[in-house]
Amino acid sequence: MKLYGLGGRAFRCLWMLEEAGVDYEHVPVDWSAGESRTEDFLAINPNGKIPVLEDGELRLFESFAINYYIARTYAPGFWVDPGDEPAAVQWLAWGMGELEGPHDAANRSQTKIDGDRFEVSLNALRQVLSEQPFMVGDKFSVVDLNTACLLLRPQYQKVAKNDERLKEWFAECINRPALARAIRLKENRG
Ligand SMILES: N[C@@H](CCC(=O)N[C@@H](CS)C(=O)NCC(=O)O)C(=O)O
Repeated sequence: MKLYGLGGRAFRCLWMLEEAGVDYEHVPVDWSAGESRTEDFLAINPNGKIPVLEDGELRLFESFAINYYIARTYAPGFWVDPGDEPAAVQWLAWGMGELEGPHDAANRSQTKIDGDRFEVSLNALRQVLSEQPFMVGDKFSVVDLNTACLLLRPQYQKVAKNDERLKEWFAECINRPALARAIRLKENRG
């Protein structure tokens, strides 16, 4: 497998690959230096964005789809039981649509992040975590990984700072050795 992309949303895929423990090549395309907009890279991803994953004939863009593929194909322990798949897809869409989307829109328009809005979105996470140890079922899965990755952003940390249960779940996610390995890889290649 080959993962294109340095930092940004490629980081969550780097973390997932490290969890999966599979062999892969990392191509550190630096989007902030315009490397995702070159002619060569546009031939790989017409969106001009990282990450991209290649596995044989398969080529995928969209970080959550990539992580879903890695988990389901190479690390089923990080995917969910068949009966829980609808819930997993719900949370993957929620992460992109309710957390990441508004954050990026605010960033692009240089407006202040709307704290209340994130509080409301995070209430869904608070509720599920009040009922069970992880977001889907009783074990850490790619759903927790993707969400924790979004919450690594400082703006979200502020919102979550007084919530003990959220902090406890977050700590379990970010104390994983695979995350520490991904951080080292990113730093070494940055
Ligand atoms: N929804 C996509 C978004 C990908 C994305 O926006 N990537 C950014 C880096 S975090 C990028 O490559 N931007 C380059 C550009 O817009 O020129 C995903 O999750 O993979």
